[in-house]
Parts: sequence; C-alpha cells; structure tokens
Amino acid sequence: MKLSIVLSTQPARFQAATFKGDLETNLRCIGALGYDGVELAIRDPKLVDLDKLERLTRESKLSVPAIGTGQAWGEEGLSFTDPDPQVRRAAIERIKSHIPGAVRFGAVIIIGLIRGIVKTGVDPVQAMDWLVEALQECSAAARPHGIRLALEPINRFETTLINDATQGLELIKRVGADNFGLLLDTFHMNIEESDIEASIRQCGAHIFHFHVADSNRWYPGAGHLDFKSILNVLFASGYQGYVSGEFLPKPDADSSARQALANLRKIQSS
Ligand code: LER
Ligand code: MN
Repeated sequence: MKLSIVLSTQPARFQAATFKGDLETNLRCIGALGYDGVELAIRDPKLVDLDKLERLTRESKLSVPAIGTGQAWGEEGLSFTDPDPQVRRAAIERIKSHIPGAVRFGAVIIIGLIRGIVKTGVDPVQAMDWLVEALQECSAAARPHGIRLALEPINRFETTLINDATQGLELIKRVGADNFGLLLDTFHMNIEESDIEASIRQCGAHIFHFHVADSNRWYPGAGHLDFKSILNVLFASGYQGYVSGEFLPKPDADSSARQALANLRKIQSS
C-alpha cells in the first residue's frame, strides 16, 4: 500500500488539508515520517515554483500522486457551474493550467469543489450540462499528455452536485472520456453511501484516487470506519494507486500523520 498525505502549498481555509504552512519543513516531516508520497493542494499553479517543488519532494523521496485544485473555489469562487460565463471559463482555464505540473509529477488532477454548487436561480439541469461540457474540455486537453482527472463525490453539506458514487458513475458515462474517473473519499462515503464496500466495488476501475479520513474526519483509526474491510475491497477491485490521507490535523498535524501511518500499516500487515 502506497501512502500519501495532503499538503497545502498556499494558505487555505480548508481544514482537512492536514499539513499547511512552511513547505520545506512540512515536506521534510512527511518524508521523515515514512510516507511514500504527498498530495499537493495548489490553488493556482502560477503561485508555485515547480522546479523548487520537484527538488524538495525529490529530496524527501516523496512522489506526488495527485494535485488538489479545490482552493480555487474555496478562496476565489471559481467554478464550472457558476452562472457567470467568465467565471466558468476561468475555472476551466485554471484546471488546464495544472496540466504541466501534473505531467512533471505524473499526478492525477483532482476535481473537487471547483465543480461548484447549484447557485440560487440556476436550473440544476443547466448546471449539469455546464459541468459535463467543462469536464469534456478539460479531459480532452489532458489526454494527449497522458493525464487523468478524478472527480470527487462530495457530501451534501458541501455541494449539491455529485454527492455519491452512483451519481459519479452516471457523470462518467456522460463525459465519455477514458481519462476521466473518480476520487473516492471515505469521509464523504460514510455520509452518502449506504454500503461503502459495495460502492467501491461498483466503481472498480473508475477509481483514479482515494482519500482516507475516519468518520469524524480525524486520522484513520480515530473513528468508527472499518478500514481493514474498506482497503481489502479497494485493492481487490484492482486499485493500484495511492491511499491519501486527508484529515483534520488533530490533535496536531504531526501526531495525526504519524497515527494514520501506524494504523494503516498495521492493517496492511494483519
Ligand atoms: C476535498 O478532497 C474534500 O474532500 C472536500 O471535503 C473539500 O471540501
Ligand atoms: Mn477528499
């Protein structure tokens, strides 16, 4: 099992980016703890020095399996489904601008909250059409570079668009691109899926990335999810990617990252 953890490269309001703050210190810490990779949350690629990031991740022997993009929504309000066409265009261009970084690291590009929510006055059917068109355009731009996009079903308290695996699979059919798949997150699944393991089986080869947090969004082992069962089903479904920790830095980032690693490695060896 290859393990990574989320690190935000810029200040962010999003609470479950486990590591935030000084990049060099955090990357060294994640490497020293024994993680195999780091998932980089990047609001805008213009704000990061890719050469430096590559050097620092290499020094800490960390791969970068995925790039998170949701802060463009959280901090700037960019979304694929905003009624303003200029905002939708900016969101599409922002996702395309992640392609060079994704190529450099061999990372999946995550489509989280940049999909948006259905805003007041917007027809939900129209919002879905905008979403499908945006994803088709971004997938087509990423495909020649061998880059994949993973949309994350996110629970109903954060968005009204694509909350569960079934809706995610329907969206995949509509987008119709083989480099477009899903990111499943156990925190959201615990809220939305009636049977987490069955949903993982249902998604199968469409799972491009995987987030772990326990039922309370603390590190795996701090809540009541059965990670042994969940991970067994995930790997039995043929998943070969990273298991990426995205949980609250509670009681603090270092301790939560250490506990997650210890608990997941224990499950792996049992
Ligand atoms: C991001 O990966 C996520 O899980 C969402 O909760 C972001 O708001
Ligand atoms: Mn997530």
